[in-house]
Amino acid sequence: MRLVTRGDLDGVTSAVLITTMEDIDHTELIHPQDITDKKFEITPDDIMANLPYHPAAAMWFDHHELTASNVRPPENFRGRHALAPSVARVIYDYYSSEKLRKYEYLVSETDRFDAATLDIKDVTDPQGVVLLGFTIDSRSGIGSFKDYFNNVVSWLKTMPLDKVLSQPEVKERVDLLRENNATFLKLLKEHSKPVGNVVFTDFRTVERLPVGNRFLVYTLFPETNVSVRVQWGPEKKFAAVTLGHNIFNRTSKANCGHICSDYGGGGHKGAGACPLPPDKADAMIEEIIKRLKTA
Ligand SMILES: [Mn+2]
Repeated sequence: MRLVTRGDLDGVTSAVLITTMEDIDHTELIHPQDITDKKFEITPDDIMANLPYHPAAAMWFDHHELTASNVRPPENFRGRHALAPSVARVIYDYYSSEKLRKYEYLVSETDRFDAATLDIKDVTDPQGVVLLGFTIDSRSGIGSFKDYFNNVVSWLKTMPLDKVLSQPEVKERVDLLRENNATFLKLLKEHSKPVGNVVFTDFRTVERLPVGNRFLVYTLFPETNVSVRVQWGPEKKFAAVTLGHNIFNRTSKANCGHICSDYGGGGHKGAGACPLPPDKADAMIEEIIKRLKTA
């Protein structure tokens, strides 16, 4: 069978668990939007994890809220849907097998990572599973991401964690991560300012923006409870705006996903994104900030 999941730590841990319990011969990594937009074909040979429901799949596991834009599962689907910190947790509980017991720590760290219940140190100086989690990012390109994903899955099944972290491919990504985060932190300091409870970062004047840790901004502005960031989309066709709650100061009542959906985007309560027309971006950002201040 084929496993279809997302290319993140929750996807990795899900793959570790499912390949232990089911006969999986390969894994496909896709984006949830590919299911919503019906761009990816799902067949009865597929087990899906961490993606919206698809009626053709043999089994389905997810931990996200069901949304209006996706197909709803019938009562008797195979698999499980539950609101949990990670889909890995949903899968672990579903099988509740002795064979998976050795992954208890991996699953609980995946919970922390996926739900962003992290400490400041997990962001400024990540270690262990959290560090590994930050390396599993398709945007930070060294070699084939799919190969890396599959390698991490098989390493986690055959080696202790410290040995996984000492693999040259992992170390190479960790080095790049640290380098990018250092540059990103410097740029964040230069381009961010607090506006009441909101921290606003404008990266539109930055030519080459490294992929940096999205939680770093909250270590710089701990007194704010929500962030707005803008940077150019491809070919400057739109201004890409992202909103997020401060994970270290969870006092904002704003629903980032709802606000973003009013501007053609979407997301969850804690994080959202929307593409804005370049000529209207400034005015729209001002409106968005106003809403975040009064929420
Ligand atoms: Mn997840």
